[in-house]
Amino acid sequence: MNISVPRRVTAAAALAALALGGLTGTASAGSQAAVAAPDIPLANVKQHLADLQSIATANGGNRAHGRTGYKASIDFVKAKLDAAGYTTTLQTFTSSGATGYNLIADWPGGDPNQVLMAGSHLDSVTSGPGINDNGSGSAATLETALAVSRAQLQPTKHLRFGWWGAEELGLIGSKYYVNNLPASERSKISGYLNFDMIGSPNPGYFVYDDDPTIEQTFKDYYAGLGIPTEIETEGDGRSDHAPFKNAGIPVGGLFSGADYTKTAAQAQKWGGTSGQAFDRCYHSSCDTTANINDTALDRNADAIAYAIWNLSTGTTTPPTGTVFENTADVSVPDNGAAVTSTVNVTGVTGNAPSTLKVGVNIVHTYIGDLVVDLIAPDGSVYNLHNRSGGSADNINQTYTVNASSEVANGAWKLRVQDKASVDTGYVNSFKLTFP
Ligand code: DPN
Ligand code: ZN
Ligand code: CA
Repeated sequence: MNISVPRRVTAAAALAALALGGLTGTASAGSQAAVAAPDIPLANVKQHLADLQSIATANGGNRAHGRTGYKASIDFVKAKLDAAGYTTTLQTFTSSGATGYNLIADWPGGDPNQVLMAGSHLDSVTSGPGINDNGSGSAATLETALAVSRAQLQPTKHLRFGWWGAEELGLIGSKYYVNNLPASERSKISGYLNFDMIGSPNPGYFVYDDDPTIEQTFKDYYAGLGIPTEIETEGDGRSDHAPFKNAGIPVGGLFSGADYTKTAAQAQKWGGTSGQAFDRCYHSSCDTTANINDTALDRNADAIAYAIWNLSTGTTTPPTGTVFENTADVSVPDNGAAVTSTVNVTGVTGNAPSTLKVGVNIVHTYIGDLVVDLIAPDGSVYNLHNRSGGSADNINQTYTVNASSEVANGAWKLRVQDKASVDTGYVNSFKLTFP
C-alpha cells in the first residue's frame, strides 16, 4: 500500500489551493523562483501605436469593426507575429452585417493542456483612431508576444495571444471565440489576461479583481516598483475577459482608467490631475498617439511581460517543509531483487528543487549490503547509498539531491537492493521534503 500525503496541514491546504487555482505564480503561498521577465521596450510599443495611428489616418480616421482600418490593423499585427514564428489563425464572424476578425496567435510548445492566454481588443469606435482604447493594450500585448519570440521562451504552459474584433459593439469577437471553442478546449485554458486601455493620459493603476493568482502577480509587479494599485471597478463586465470569466476560466488584467474621474486621493498617490477623467478622449476623435501617458504604457507593458513569464514558466514550489511520505514497510529480500517504495508528488508546477531532501529510513543489520537509489518520475536515477558503511545497522538519513532537472509532479521511487547474503531488513519510510 502506498501512503503518499502531504503531512503538514498548512502545506496540504496550500497545495489544494494551488491545484484549485490552476495557475502558478508569485501569488501562491510557496516560494517562487524569480523568473527574469524582459523589460519591454517602450519605443517598440509606441512604434506599434504610431503604425496603428497611420492605419486609422489612412482609413477615414478610425479602425472600427467593419471598416477598412480594422482589417488593416489585423493584417499589421498578424504580419509581425507570423514573422516572429507564431502560428496565427484569423477567425471570422459576422456582426451588424459586416465581417469581423479575431486574430489568434499560438506560440509553439508548452503543455497543450495548460494554456495561458492574453488578449486585447483591436477595434476602435468609429469616432476616432482608438490609440489608448485599445491600441495601447493591443500594442503592448503584441510587443510582449514578440519578446517571447526574441527570448525563444520555452514555458511550461502553452502560450496563446488574441486580438479581438468588435469589442466596442458588445464584446462580439471575444464572445464568438469563447462560444466556438469546444468545451474540451475551453477547459485547457488555465487563465486569460485582458488588456484594454493601459496608457490613459491621466492614469490610474487598476488590477482586475478576479483570479487571485493572476491578481497577485500584477500586484507583485507593482509592489516591486513601489506603486500602489487599486482594484478595477469601472466596469467588471465591460471588456473581453467577461466571456472567458462566464465560461469559468480564471481571468485577470490591467486598466489605467476610462471616463471616470480621478479623485484627489488618487492624484496624490499616482500623480496626474484630480477632478479630471483618466481618459478625457475616451471614445472620441482625440484618442490619438497624443492621448497616451508613456510612463503608464511602459509600466503596464512590463507588467504584462512579468505576468506572462511568471504565470507560464514560473516554478511554484510548495510551502517550505512540505513533506510527501510513504510509511508503508517494504521488505528487502536478502541478496535479491530490488524493491521500491513510491511517493506521489502532486500540486507542484514545474521542476523539483535543487535541494530536494530525501529522507531514507531503512532497518537493516548490515548496510554494506545495500544499494539505494532515488528514481525520478521520468526514470532518472540518483544514487544515494552504494554499499558503504560495512556492518553498521540501519540507514536513517536525509540526503540532499539536486533534482532541478526533474519535473516535480509524479511518482518518485526509492529503490533498494540487498546485494549480499545473510543480513536482511526493510524500508521503514521514504519521504521527500521541499525546502
Ligand atoms: N473597452 C472599454 C469599454 O468597453 O468601455 C473600456 C473599459 C475597459 C472600461 C475595462 C471598463 C473596463
Ligand atoms: Zn476598450
Ligand atoms: Ca543481505
